[in-house]
Amino acid sequence: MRWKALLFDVDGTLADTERDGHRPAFNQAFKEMGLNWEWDVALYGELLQVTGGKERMHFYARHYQPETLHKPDFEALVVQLHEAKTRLYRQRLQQGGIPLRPGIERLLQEARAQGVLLAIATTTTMENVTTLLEQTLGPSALNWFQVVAAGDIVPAKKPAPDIYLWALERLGVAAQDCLAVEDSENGLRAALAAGVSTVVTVNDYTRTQDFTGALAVLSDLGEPQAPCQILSTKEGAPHKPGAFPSQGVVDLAWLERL
Ligand code: XBP
Ligand code: MG
Repeated sequence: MRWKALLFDVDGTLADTERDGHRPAFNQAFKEMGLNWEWDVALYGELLQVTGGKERMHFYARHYQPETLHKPDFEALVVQLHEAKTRLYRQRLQQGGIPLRPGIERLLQEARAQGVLLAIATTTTMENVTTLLEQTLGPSALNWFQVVAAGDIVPAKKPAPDIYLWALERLGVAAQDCLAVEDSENGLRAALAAGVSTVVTVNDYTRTQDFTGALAVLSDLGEPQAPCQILSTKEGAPHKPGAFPSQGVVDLAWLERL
């Protein structure tokens, strides 16, 4: 097998968590803390250019609520807001409303059966990853992954390569033997800057972004009853845009030939 390890992003890639998961949890946290901040679906799309919840709130305050920056306790407020948001987001996950995207569980299972290592490389908070995996794949799902790289373990978040470099070092696998699965331009830039080839599965927030350098851009990973589509491929790749992969699903055999 050409790929010794698959590295998965979480938000937008394993599950569509942003619009109906993180976003309403932020809004609930703002309300709890007595702020009149409200992130609607369109504004949140703009704010997603900044990865990391605390970093995103800083960006929003700077651009939309500059007067709050002068509060002497602004830093502490962001930390408190983020703690509340994490609690509220995990409650949402525990209510079970956010499923994995098509093909994710199938590909994870195939990789495990074939001895391909699995890792997570995400900017979101570790507890969020744990809760999503346990909720969707069962209580032992964290053990499926050799490495889980998440949140503040590196100071510079995506598009910086740091989270991927951290994961690669712990995996002990060379970057050229790894394949990343991402959903966003920031994620793609992070993986490529770490030397990791990447396939992108788009979602409503990311489909118009620039995915130059990706091996392939796909609608999703596909299921036999719901085939995926190849939106574009890197020049010279054997798989052509517009086509469906065999049986409409991205599996290890298809990834092998990329
Ligand atoms: C995900 C993110 C995260 C979440 C919020 O980016 O940007 O910041 O939106 O998570 P990626 P936290 O999919 O590229 O990893 O609030 O826990 O930071
Ligand atoms: Mg993502």
